[in-house]
Amino acid sequence: MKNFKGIFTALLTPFDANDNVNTAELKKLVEWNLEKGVTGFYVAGSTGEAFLLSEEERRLVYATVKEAAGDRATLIAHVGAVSTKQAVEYAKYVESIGYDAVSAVAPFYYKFSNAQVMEHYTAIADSVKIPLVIYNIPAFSGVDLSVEEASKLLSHDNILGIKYTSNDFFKMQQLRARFPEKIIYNGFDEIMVCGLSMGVDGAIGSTYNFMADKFIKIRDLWESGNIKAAQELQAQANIIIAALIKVGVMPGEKAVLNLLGFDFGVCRKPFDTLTDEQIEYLKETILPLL
Ligand code: MN9
Repeated sequence: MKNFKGIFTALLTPFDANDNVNTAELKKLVEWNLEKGVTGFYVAGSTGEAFLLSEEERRLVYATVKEAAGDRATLIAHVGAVSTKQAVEYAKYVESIGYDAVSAVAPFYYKFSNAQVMEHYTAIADSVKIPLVIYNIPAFSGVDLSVEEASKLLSHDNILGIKYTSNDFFKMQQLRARFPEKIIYNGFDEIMVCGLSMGVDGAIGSTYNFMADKFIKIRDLWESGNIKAAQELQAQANIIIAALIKVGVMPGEKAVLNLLGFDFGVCRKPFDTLTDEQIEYLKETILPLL
């Protein structure tokens, strides 16, 4: 089994001038992140604009990343969909092309009960041999599983762990204590050291697209007991993240990659296209810190 502990870049999806997925740029980013030493990639998640892609485009993104990374990284495909059937189809597809795990946000919009959400997750986990990572992001999905409910899912043999994108560290700690063998990923990059202090195994994040090196270092510093230095590096990363939040995280991240020589285009509508002033602001605030 591949290594599931470490820093995973939640890849952005580049679009070309005609608003098509730019596979060449995606491959370039995968390569650059591998050089920086990431453990793996989280593919077509929130950051990858999963819900703004057609089914065909999502499959193209999965295939492109696998083609680029080969066996050099642990690949987790986000297969989340409102429909269980659709999520299972994506899961079967990525299993067939050699992914190491699948992950999914809770089904949203219809305000499904937590029991229905759990059934959805169980169906995905049962449909493939590669393991499932639950993607817990209550702020976006509107679904907040209790410790009991999450524990029930984590007891499933084919559920590997949870990507935990929430500020509720008490809940995180309770899951950590109950499931020492399962994988817990920190979700919000800006509070990674908080996650480390509660015992996460790694982190999946969007800002790693262009600053994975900082977070690899934060984790290494933490694990070698250098807490003060880890906190300082987190503080530096947070100046960057605060600037991204000011303009919109994903449009901002694409703009940063473009400033660094990539051609990632802009996010799909209804996301904002940044103004020249906003891009200049990111250039002045972020580039000197990279
Ligand atoms: O993958 C990301 N979450 C979302 C995790 O995009 C919702 C994070 O990396 C955030 O983008 C980041 C900025 O808030 O922490």
